[in-house]
Amino acid sequence: MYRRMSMMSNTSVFAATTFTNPFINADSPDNDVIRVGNTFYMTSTTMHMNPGVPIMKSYDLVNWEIVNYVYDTYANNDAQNLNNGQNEYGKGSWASSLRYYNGIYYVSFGSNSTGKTYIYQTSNIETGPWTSSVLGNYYHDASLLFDNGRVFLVYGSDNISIIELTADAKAIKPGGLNQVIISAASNIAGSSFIVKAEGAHIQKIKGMYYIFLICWPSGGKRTQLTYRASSLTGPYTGQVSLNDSGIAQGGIVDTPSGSWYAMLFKDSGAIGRMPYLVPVTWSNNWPVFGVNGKAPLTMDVPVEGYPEKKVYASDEFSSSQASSQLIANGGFENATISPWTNNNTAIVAATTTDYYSGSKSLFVSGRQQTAAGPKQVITGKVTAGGMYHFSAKVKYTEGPATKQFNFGIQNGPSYTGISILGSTTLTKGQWGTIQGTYTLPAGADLSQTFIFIETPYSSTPDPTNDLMNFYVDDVSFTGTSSSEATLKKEWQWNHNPDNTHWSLTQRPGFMRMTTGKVSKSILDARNTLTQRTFGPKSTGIIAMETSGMKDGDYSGLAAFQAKYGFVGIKMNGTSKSIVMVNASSGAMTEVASVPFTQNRVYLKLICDFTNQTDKAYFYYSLDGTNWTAIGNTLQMSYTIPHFMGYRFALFNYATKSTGGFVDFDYLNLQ
Ligand SMILES: [Ca+2]
Ligand SMILES: [Ca+2]
Repeated sequence: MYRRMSMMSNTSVFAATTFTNPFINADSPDNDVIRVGNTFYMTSTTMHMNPGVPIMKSYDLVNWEIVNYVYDTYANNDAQNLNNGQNEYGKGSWASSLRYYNGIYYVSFGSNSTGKTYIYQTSNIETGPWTSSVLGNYYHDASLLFDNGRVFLVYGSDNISIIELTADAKAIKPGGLNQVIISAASNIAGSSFIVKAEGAHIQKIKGMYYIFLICWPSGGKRTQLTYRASSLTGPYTGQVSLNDSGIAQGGIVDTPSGSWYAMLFKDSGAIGRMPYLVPVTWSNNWPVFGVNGKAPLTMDVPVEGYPEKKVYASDEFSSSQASSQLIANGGFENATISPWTNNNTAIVAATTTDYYSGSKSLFVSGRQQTAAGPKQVITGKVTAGGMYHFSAKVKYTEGPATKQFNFGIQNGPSYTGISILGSTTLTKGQWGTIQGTYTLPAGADLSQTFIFIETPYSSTPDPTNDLMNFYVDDVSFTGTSSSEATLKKEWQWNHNPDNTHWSLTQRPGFMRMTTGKVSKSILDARNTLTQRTFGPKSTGIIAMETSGMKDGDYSGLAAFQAKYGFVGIKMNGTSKSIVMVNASSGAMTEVASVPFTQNRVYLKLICDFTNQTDKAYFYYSLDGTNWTAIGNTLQMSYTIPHFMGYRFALFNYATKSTGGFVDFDYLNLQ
C-alpha cells in the first residue's frame, strides 16, 4: 500500500504504508538502534571494510540511509593494511553498541584483530568528529549502559558479565563493578548449543534492566532470549522471546508515539545477514516479541510518511566541491599523535595537562629553531587553485607577556615553498586562535605539502622570547579535498585504503585507481572499493578505461567474498584480454579469456539471491549496449573467513610492478 506524499512536482511521491521484512534487503547484521527525538540511528557490523561502523539514519525504522561512519580506520597494523601477508577478513570491528547520553553519542565495539575494545564518542553523530578510547581487552559483543551517572559494559558468552567504566566512558574504572551477572544464560533454551548465549543488548526501561541475548540450540534455530532484573547485578530471570526462522539478536526501541519494536537479523545465505523489524508488546513488564510467536513478514510502517531510502547507491564519480577536513587528529584526542610529527628540532607529545577541547592537546617543547613545532603532512589532499580555511588553538605559559604565532604551509621539498598563512599575537597563559583563508597558488609544487605552527623567524632566536614551549589544539584545514570527501557514503574500502593511490580529481568524472603494491590476488590487493549486493536480484554495471594498465595488472568488477568471481581486464605483456575468474574452489581459476584491443570496456555482474539460489552471472560489452556472457556461473557461498555478504567490488591490482592505473567512469546499480 502506498500513500501520496506530495504533488510538489509532476511526479507524485508515494510513501509506503506497509513494508516487508527484511526491511533492508542486504547485509546489515548486529544492528543496534536508538531514537533521539524523532530520529532513529542504527549501527551495524562491517568487519574489515572501511570506513567502518556505519551510522544509519531513519525516521520510520524501515527506510535507512548511511549518514556517517564511526572511523576511517580504527587501527593501522599489517592486518588492517593487507601488508606482509596479513589480513583481518571476518574480524575488524564486531557487534557495536550505540547509545546517547547527556548530549553525547557513544559507540563501542570489539576487534578480534587487535584483541581490544574501542569506545568512540561525539556530540554530532552525523558529522563527528569522533574521539576514541581503547580498552586493553576484547569484551565480546559488549553493550553500553549509562545508569545514574555510571557507565557499564555488559558482555560475554553464556556467562554474561558486567564491567564498569569511568564516568567519561574512556577507561575501565579501577575497583568498579566487575562480575558475572547471568550464569549459563543459554540454559533456558536447551541443553546443547551451536552458539551459546551472546550478543548482549542491555537496556533500562521504566526502572527495570533488560538484557537481550541470542543463542542457537543444537538442532534448532537462532533464538531470542530476554532476561530481566530490578537490580543491575540481578538476580536475572529469563525467557525465550522469539524462536522463528532464526530471526534473533538485538535490542528494542520505541517510536515517538510509544509503539515498541525489536531490531533483529537473520542469516540469509550469500547476501549476508539481513535485518528484521519485529513488533513488541508488553505483558507484566515482559516484552512480547512478534505476533503469536511469529515475526510478521509484512507490517505497517511504524511511522508513516517518509520517503524510500537505500544503503547502496549508483555513483558517477563526479567531482563535487564539498568541503572536507584535511587534518587528521586535529584535537589530539587519539591514542597516539599520529599523523602529527615534529617540524625541525622539537619534542611534540600529547598532554592532558592543558587543552582547549576534549581532554588532550599537543605540548611542544625542546625547540631549537623558531620553525620548530608540530607538522602534519597533507600531500595529495590539496589541489592548486583550491581555497582552504585554516584554524588552530595555541597557548604558551612562559616568557614574554605577548607573542606572535604563525600558521604555515610548505609546498614542495624546498623552503622556498613556505608561506605564512596567518598570525595571531597571543597573551601569555591564554588560548588564542590563528585562523584565515588561503588559496593554494596555481603553480605550487604539490609533490609534498605540510602545515606547521611556529614563532616568527629569527636567525639568532632567544630561548625565552622565541623558543618557548607551547600547546596546540583543534587544528583544522578544510577545503576541497583532492580525494577523500567526494566518495558517496555507501562505499567502503576493503581493509584500510591507501589514500595516496586513488583520486576523483586527477581525471574529473572518474575514479582513478593506481596500483601501489604487488599482490597475489584480489584478496590481498589494496583499494578495492565495495558496496553491498542486494536482493532478491541486483545488477552492477561499470564502465572502465584501461589505457594506463601495466603488464601483470588485473582490474574490473567482482562479486567479492572469499569465494569470489570477477569479470575484468588482464594485461599480459602489451596485450589485454577480458577474463572471467571463478574462485569458488578456493583457488583463482581463469575460466574464460577474450582478446581486447580498445581502451573503454563495460562490465556487468548480476547477483540472484532469490530463495538463496545465490548465483552470479558475468558479462562484458564493448559499446555499453550489446552484452556478451563470459565464463561460468559463480555459485556464491557465505563463508566464515569473510563473515560478510557478497559485495560489488571495483578493483585494480598489480601482480608484477606498481604504477598502472584504470579510470572507473561509473557504477550503475539496478
Ligand atoms: Ca583536544
Ligand atoms: Ca563518471
